[in-house]
Amino acid sequence: MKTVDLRSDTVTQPTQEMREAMYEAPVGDDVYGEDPTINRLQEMSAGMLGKQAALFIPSGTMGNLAAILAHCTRGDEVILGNLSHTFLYECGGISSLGGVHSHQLPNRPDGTLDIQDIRSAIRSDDAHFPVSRLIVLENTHNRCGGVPIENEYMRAVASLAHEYNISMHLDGARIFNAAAALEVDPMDLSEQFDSVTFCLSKGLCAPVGSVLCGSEDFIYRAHRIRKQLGGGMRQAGILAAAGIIALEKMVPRIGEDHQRARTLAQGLNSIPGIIVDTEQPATNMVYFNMDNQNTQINAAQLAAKLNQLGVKVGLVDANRIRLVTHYWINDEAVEYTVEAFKQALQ
Ligand code: TLP
Repeated sequence: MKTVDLRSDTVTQPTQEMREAMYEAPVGDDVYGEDPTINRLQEMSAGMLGKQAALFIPSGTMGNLAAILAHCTRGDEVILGNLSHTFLYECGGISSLGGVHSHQLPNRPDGTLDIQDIRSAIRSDDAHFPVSRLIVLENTHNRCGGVPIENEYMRAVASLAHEYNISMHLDGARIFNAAAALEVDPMDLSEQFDSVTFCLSKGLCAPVGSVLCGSEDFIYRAHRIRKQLGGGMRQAGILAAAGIIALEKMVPRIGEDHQRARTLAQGLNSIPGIIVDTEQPATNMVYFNMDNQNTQINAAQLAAKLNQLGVKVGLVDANRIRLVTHYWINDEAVEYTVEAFKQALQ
């Protein structure tokens, strides 16, 4: 039976070209800074995001954690969205491992935080309060539908942050999706941030890895924290080689995934039993809720039925499902998925 895996873009397998590059990659001990392939990936990444330096990190979660720990000391406070990946899905690492307090603000449907809410969240200098040290934003915003956020908004937040001498970190796991959707240079979207994490192992298809970018000083601090977290790697150029292909070959094609997400959303929209968030998703994510008026089954039951038909989907909660398009989802897989939904919901 055919399998169409739409649970996430994290399920992407490396391409043949990546596998060959991995086989050929010159490597060295990266803890000594001697892996030429990692050094090249780091230079490319810093260049693409307009930062002085970059650090190859095993995962997006570790990238955000290392960044937050490099910005904050124990007892400091981070302002972030209540639907942000860092708050929801990173095991509370910033507080359990870093002693960093989180101040969650409601994410609006477009992935942003209200500027007035941010202003009110910033602590005054009072011995009762933690110190507001950092604002963390996410682009694209995963739980808000994979929406891209424009630089104009980031500029408004940055101007507030500068007023209070607060730093800015971007969880840019899918920053290249955001840039493609907004038709801007990724550098524009990273400009307002002191640090940015992006992922190589999502829509860019590399098997492992994220990159943290920032100033030389910042990356110097993050480098030690990565080691402290157990993320110092040795001959990991074998992984970075796939990352280089990801940046060279996958970034330019990522808009194709967005086109297929739109085709998928349009195909699903006419099927009774589900309510698609939008027929025009901006990037590679299609979210929908169950239409309880028109179907007896819940999201978990639908996911199980689809699974039997070879279509894997991501369960968000009892009523909500996410589908993510990526390199390995072609037009035929999109058509197959729409037919499987019709069958599962009839
Ligand atoms: N997101 C995964 C799951 O953890 C939910 C997914 O399937 O979307 N930032 C953002 C915005 C992310 O979406 C993710 C992964 C991460 C960070 C963490 O990356 P990894 O999985 O490499 O630790």
